[in-house]
Amino acid sequence: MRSRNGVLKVDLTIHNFTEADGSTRYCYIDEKGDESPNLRLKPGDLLILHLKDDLKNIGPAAAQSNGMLAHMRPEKDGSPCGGRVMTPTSTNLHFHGLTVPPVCHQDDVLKTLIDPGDPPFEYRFRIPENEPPGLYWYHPHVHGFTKVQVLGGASGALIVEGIERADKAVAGLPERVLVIRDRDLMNPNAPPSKSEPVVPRMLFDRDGDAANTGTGFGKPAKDLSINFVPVPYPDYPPATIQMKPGERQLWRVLNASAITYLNLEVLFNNAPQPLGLVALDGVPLNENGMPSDFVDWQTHLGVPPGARVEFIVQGPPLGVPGLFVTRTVDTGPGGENDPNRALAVITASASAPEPRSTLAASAKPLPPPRLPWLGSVTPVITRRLYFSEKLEDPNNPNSATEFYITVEGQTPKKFDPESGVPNIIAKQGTVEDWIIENRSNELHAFHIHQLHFMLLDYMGRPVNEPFLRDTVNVPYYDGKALVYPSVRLRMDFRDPNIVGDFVYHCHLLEHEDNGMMGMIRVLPAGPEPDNASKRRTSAKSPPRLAGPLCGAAVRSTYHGN
Ligand SMILES: [Cu+2]
Repeated sequence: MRSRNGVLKVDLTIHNFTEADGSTRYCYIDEKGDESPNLRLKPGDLLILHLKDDLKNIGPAAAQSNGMLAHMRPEKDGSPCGGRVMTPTSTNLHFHGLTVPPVCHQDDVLKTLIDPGDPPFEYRFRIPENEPPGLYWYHPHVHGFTKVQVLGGASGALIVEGIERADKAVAGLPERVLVIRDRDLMNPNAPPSKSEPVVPRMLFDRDGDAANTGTGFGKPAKDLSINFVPVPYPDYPPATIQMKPGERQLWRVLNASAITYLNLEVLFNNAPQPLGLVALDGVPLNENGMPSDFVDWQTHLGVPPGARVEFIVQGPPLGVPGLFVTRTVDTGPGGENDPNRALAVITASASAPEPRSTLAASAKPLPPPRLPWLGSVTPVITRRLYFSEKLEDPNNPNSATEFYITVEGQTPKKFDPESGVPNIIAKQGTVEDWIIENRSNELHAFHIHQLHFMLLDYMGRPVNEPFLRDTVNVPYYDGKALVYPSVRLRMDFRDPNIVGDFVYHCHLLEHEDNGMMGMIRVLPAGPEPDNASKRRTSAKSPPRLAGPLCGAAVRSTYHGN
């Protein structure tokens, strides 16, 4: 759905239903009956989205609701903007990656609750004029019920148009939006395919999902689908993508999974092909002033849940079979099994239909960013946070796991939606460094709403990644090293839109739902001049990329080439 005359009006209804196999699915349906439309807007455009809640109290959400009901924030006006009780049929929307205000009717998930019987709830905001062009997305974000709704399929892509204005290398290319979702296994009791090596152990983690086998094979924790075509265990029958022989396209891939990490490759005759990365998490790589046709060629791309990669792909030659796959990801001894599996076959034929959308061949370059490059701004403070996990009853290995993200010095505590007390207070106009440790034995994916950050250090060592992300892997602790694994992030609080209360959390949604979330309050810029953040430094000489781009994602999720 494309904006017209600067406005995109969308009516969505969220439905759920039980399938024949007993699984519960969630979906957004628009006024024409289409499912989870791609929303396309230009910077400056107005989005008016009406969301109707048609959820029924069925399936795992109904089962888990006992004892989980909590009030949202203390305001008790009883409207969708505050004071309601969360129920399994409550919903709302988060616009992942957009720098829009964290307030009701825009991008608030702390107070906003929409319930069945409400009139359609209006989301209404402008895409900021300076929002980088790229792939963003929308999904529900009711604490405690996020996983069940997203795993059920409730998610969709939002594209801020104009990537060809940021990076000339993609001008004129046909483009394809690929949304990869996960879901409960369709054949949970099936033995692995006979073509796979025998995996010696088949265990379950404390969440009940197939645990990491460390082999790249075995039963996955979840099945995947690509644009709603399921690719289920054990045989992974792939979807089909048709391309003209040798044609170059821009693939815009969203990992909308609730808990599954991806490690994407395109294979021709089993040989990995170059993927020309141009944008990460909605932001073109050359946002920092690198050349206007910058492309970083990789052979595989790690994509945590919630993250996006946009890359140039070349179609296979006639008669050569292509395969789009995700390779195994090492999620740690406490993590889920994310094995090798196919997603789609790529067939080359001269008569292949063109994708529905093509980028403009000649485009006016974007104006340069208004603010100095994030990497050249001095942080006003360095904070330390850590991921950790604990058994509810330490004496009972079968008791539920509690998940925490804690500011160093505070007491580990599950996120409390009723509290309203921020864990961190920051000031608009500033830049901060956050060091995030992982003290658990599984991989986590750190995400913060409203803003992007830059990865500075990985495992205590500087990395040369002069680009932005909104989701990053924090590698797991092996129980032996003298220090916990960590990342150092430069957090950008300069945009005035982000003043208010919002959240940061692990983007493995069962971790988030079970407590791994914290709240930050960004106060308006104070009257006193803040020299550290106003200092204008130049990012004229673009840093050279040393080593593989996405190094962190790759290093932390990928074992064996
Ligand atoms: Cu996590």
